[in-house]
Amino acid sequence: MTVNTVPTQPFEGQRPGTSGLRKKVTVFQQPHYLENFVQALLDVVHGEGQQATGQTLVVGGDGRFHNRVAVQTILRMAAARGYARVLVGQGGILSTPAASAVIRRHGASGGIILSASHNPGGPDGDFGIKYNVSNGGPAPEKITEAVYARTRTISHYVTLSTSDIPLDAQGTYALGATQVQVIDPIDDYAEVMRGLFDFGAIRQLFASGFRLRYDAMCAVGGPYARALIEGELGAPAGTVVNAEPLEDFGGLHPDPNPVNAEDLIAHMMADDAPDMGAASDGDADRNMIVGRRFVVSPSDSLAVLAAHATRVPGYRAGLAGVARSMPTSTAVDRVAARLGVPCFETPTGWKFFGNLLDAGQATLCGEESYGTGSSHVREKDGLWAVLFWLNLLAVTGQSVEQLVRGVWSQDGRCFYSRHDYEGIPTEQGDALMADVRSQLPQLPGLTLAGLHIAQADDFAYTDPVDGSVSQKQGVRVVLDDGSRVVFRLSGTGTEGATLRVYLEQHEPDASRHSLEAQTVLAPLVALAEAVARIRHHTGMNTPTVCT
Ligand code: VG1
Ligand code: CO
Repeated sequence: MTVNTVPTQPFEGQRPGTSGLRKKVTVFQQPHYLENFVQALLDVVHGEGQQATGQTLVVGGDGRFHNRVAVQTILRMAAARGYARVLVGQGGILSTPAASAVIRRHGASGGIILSASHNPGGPDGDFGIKYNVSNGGPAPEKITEAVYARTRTISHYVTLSTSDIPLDAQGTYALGATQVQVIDPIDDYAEVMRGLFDFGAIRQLFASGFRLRYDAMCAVGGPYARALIEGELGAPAGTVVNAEPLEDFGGLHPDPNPVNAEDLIAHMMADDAPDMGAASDGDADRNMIVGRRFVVSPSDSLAVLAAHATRVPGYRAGLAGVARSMPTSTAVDRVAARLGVPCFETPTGWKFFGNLLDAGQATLCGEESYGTGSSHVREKDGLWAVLFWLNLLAVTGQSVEQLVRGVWSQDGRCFYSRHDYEGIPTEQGDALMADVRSQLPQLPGLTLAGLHIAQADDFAYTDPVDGSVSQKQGVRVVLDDGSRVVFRLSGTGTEGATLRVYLEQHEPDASRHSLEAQTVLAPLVALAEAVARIRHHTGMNTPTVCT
């Protein structure tokens, strides 16, 4: 077994976005592409020329195409770097929240997660790599930016020439001086869940005939949901559908929203619909919750969990605070105000919640993009959200719809929608945002599309714990009554630019709570067009996806 120093040259564009480096599989398949990024990462984390002596690394991914190849590459490089121990999920599998749990429970110094999350997979799909730090959460921007800088100057990487580690059987293997442990990908995660929820109450709920349909979208959530929901909680076999993780997600787009999970929505709208529907994404950190003929918006889901948290064992002591990403609706803010706990507004991306969670300032966090989580790990967590809902349904005896309407009746309803314009040529996307930004000084006080603009800004965030500043996190146009339109470009796509337009309007009047969100938000859509001239910049008349 020899240590090899391999000469290489920098690749363009190895800059992590909202959540890691995501590129087409074919990009990752280029010789040295993954190795360059991993070397840059290890150089930043340990210092150039420094070994990872005594440290533990966690490695796993969502099982998409190229996962196994990438895992072997990383194991060899980790061994060459001198890690004492590498924990890898059996089959190279770890959901994102499970990886976070493993890092935390085993005192690892970090972990490498292989996933492009909600992006499609397969040989023509996307692949991704992300580094999580010792708290189990995504590396902060100062690390990801340093890694990017290092990828631009890299001249060699270090690896071992060895045969592959057998990933399909649990056990301990030696790779150079490094001990590689192939672990059960579910155990640690399941143990965390058992400590948070009233499994007895959920078991009784299922025993009483309650019906759930959990669509794992042929992604990594399947085995976890099966083990816990069908295995431990006694839901009938077949409760979890699309439960086998496939390398191409069966050709589905593993993004749990009403558009991509249309089969689940059809089941939930049928006459014999189950009591609750749920779905999770490629790496199982996102969740969608659906009631019988009632789709729950992610922002409302966060508000419901916050409102009822003390009914669940893990949160009995109450919430230190809540946090949401800026474009997420203000529904949770209203709950927090009622509970008398602070509410933090962060930029998009889970990495911004890490410091608040570590400092004990926030307990629950969420994003409008079907992400919800808490201080139990440092990632959003799809199955956790489903278990939280099940626990609430079990102890309140209410339906999904009743729980949401209960919050609306107390705090009003935040009508909410996100309109995505995908596949815009990058220059057009940049030109649109530059145009919107250039109008910022003039917008306040202006009436456009019949609506009076009170404020407009480009969201900047100063982390309350470490003082780090993140600029240009999305343009907000706010009306007198707090209604708002937010514009930002996606940081997870791999083709051109995706414009996200977020629309929110608060409605206190309960007699209007059953209106269609798109109808209520139509005037804000017109305002968005007036401000951003989306048609002019992109030639697109309608969004690609509305959620
Ligand atoms: C999107 C979502 C964001 C989420 C991110 C990663 O980012 O908007 O809320 O944190 O995906 O989620 P963007 O930059 O494309 O808007 V996942 O489940 O894809 O890791
Ligand atoms: Co995800």
